[in-house]
Amino acid sequence: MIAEVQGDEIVSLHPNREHPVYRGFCCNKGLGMDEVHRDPDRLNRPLRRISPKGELPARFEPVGWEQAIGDIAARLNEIRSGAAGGDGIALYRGNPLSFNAVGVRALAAFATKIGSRMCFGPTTQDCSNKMAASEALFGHQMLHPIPDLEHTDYFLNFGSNPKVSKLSLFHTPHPHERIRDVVRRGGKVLHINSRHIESATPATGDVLPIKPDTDVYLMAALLHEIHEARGFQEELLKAHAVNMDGLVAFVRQYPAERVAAITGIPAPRIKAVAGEFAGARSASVYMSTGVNMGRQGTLAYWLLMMLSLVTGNLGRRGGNIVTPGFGAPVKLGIESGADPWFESPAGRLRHIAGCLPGTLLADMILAETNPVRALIVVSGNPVLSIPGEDRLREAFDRLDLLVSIDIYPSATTEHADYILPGVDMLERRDINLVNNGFQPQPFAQYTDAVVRPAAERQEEWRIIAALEQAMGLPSLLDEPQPDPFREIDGLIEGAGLSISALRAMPHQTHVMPPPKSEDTLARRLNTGKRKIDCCPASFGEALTRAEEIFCELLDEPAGLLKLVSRRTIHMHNSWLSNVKAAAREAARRNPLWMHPEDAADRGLDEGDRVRVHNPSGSVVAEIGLDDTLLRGVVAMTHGRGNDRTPGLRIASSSPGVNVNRLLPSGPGSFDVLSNQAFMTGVPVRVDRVE
Ligand SMILES: Nc1nc2c(c(=O)[nH]1)N[C@H]1C(S)=C(S)[C@@H](COP(=O)(O)OP(=O)(O)OC[C@H]3O[C@@H](n4cnc5c(=O)[nH]c(N)nc54)[C@H](O)[C@@H]3O)O[C@H]1N2
Ligand SMILES: Nc1nc2c(c(=O)[nH]1)N[C@H]1C(S)=C(S)[C@@H](COP(=O)(O)OP(=O)(O)OC[C@H]3O[C@@H](n4cnc5c(=O)[nH]c(N)nc54)[C@H](O)[C@@H]3O)O[C@H]1N2
Ligand SMILES: [Mo]
Repeated sequence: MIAEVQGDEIVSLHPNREHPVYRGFCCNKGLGMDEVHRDPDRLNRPLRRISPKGELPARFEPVGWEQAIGDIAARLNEIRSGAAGGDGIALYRGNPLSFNAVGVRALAAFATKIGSRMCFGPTTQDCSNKMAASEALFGHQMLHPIPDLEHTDYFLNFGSNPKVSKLSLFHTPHPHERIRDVVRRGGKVLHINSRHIESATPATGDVLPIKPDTDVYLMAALLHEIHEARGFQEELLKAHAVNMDGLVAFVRQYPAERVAAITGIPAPRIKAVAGEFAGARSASVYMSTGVNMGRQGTLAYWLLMMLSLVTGNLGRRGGNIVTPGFGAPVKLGIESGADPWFESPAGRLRHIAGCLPGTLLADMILAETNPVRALIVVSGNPVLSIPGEDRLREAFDRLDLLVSIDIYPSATTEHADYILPGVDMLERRDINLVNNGFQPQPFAQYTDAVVRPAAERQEEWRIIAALEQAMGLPSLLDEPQPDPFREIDGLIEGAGLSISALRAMPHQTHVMPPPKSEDTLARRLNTGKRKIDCCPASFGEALTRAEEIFCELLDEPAGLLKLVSRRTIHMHNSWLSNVKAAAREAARRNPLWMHPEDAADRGLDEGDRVRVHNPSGSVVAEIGLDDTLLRGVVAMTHGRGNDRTPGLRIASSSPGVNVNRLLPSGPGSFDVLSNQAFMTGVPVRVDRVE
């Protein structure tokens, strides 16, 4: 984007038509950032709680930075010297921190310095299944071959709505237009979804409707039918893969005829898709949160990658490709050989993408032995974003210390002892490291801050470094000229880049050569024999459980309603709700979307008030009729429920309800392979409220 600035005022913010890669495409959410910058509800100075814990709305008083940092540091040191040591302090790195290259590194380094394993984040409510599967298959949590949309003849998109959400772990300008190009070139696109999504139009592909939380069986059936009809690419597999027999044995259980009933897709249709996919000159696959959030996201991502591999599409032009990054790829996962599992206050766990299960955060705080006593949240809103709002609120009130570094008041900051004002993306310099390795057209871009931080706002890395210093830990601020980008210079050096070189380039952007498809996958494998593991031993129990879940699905009563999430175009998870366009969207309440015939069967109509409930919780919402939904599926938008967030004046005036009250939390609420929470296809009951 281009920001026009006068002094410290942003006069306008608009797409940059000359940008060498994005060429004027810009997400509507980004365009609202000047409003975010000016928003009178923004946090401008450190605040300290003056009302008792547990009292809502909370009251706060302004406090100086030095005093806030000093007091927080003293309390953290006291907790750290207690029985739990560093594990007495938990850290939550919210979604926007991933888009803050130096901030996210600063928090990770802080965790290491204080010796805390209690690290949490939205990844386990988003895509940690992909990280766990990639580690098991490729030996590398951050290796995710992206669909080569530029060249593909066939694109299967599971559980994503690119027109609204613009993809995740795959970054390309104007994804909807890229998908339209596939169709324009004569290729085929199929969106496997429980809703007729905005991304599916005559020009951008059909929907293959699927019952929620059953994709893993469709994928198994596709593999089975391909194996039966044409076999797998044996030569290729011999060269690059191991444990193929295990894969074949698993998918053999799921012929199309058996899977039809539970997926809701007729067997001939499944066979036709299998034939088209395997027969296409090139074919590519993608899946996102709609499948990640099911109960078997790790197995689903495994089978997705297997679909690509056994048809010879993995690492091939038009298939799924690994793109070179502009820096050393982040290595996460099997490395030291040390046992990653450890005993936590909520049972035996391991980190995936650096995170423990978010749905155990409340349990860690409420534990009887060695509980978490302090929590530092940086750009996150766990009260609304993690399943189990009531337990989280209760747990947060139990903490000795909750610190939230945010740019807005939020449902989470209402429980804080200290709220510290961070900066927005126009107030800090940054580099697009988060896209690294997920771009079809790799490029590196550095941007200077456009304006100085307003009021007393401070950069996130600086706040964390100040805490370190006050705690007596080594800190970047100990140096005469602290430069948080120095570490990043080291990372991008391998690509012949540096921050100062990027700064001097037009648009502060360096465009790399497009990926050579055949080039990278084999080289990037980090498994023992440098071969892809087609049936990792660690999946053993999950494979047995898959058949049990299959039988449970077969036994489900007819007429059971299953809940899925639905993103809207202007909100970003729980925030941006104060931006005008999003506020207009929010003013249209937060209904429970239901198919008109499902509503008619229950004697319900548009606007009727209902109680939506299950053993996890209950909310009251209005019915919104929506014939884009598959029968038996109901949907709500997440991130709403600001009824007790008075600081967000616009958002709290039409708060809606928090759908995450209906999702399970605590033990048993996540995939043990990946820590990923179960958040889609959750059974609910709906009763009219008179
Ligand atoms: N406007 C907007 N854009 C966003 C965000 C936002 O909140 N608003 N959030 C950003 C973030 S953090 C992320 S991670 C990405 C997420 O990007 P996406 O993963 O594309 O997210 P959604 O648009 O919610 O799409 C999920 C789709 O899965 C479908 N679905 C639900 N359950 C199932 C199922 O069991 N099987 C199948 N096959 N489909 C199912 C839903 O109908 C929905 O269309 O979006 C990012 N972009
Ligand atoms: N039911 C359901 N729940 C979901 C999802 C779903 O699809 N359905 N999606 C899940 C997904 S994919 C995600 S990623 C998570 C997100 O979960 P979280 O990361 O916990 O929540 P966000 O709503 O993204 O909150 C971001 C917070 O950061 C603040 N913020 C924004 N920019 C900055 C900044 O530059 N600096 C600082 N300091 N703060 C900033 C915002 O004001 C906001 O309070 O939610 C998950 N929850
Ligand atoms: Mo996300």
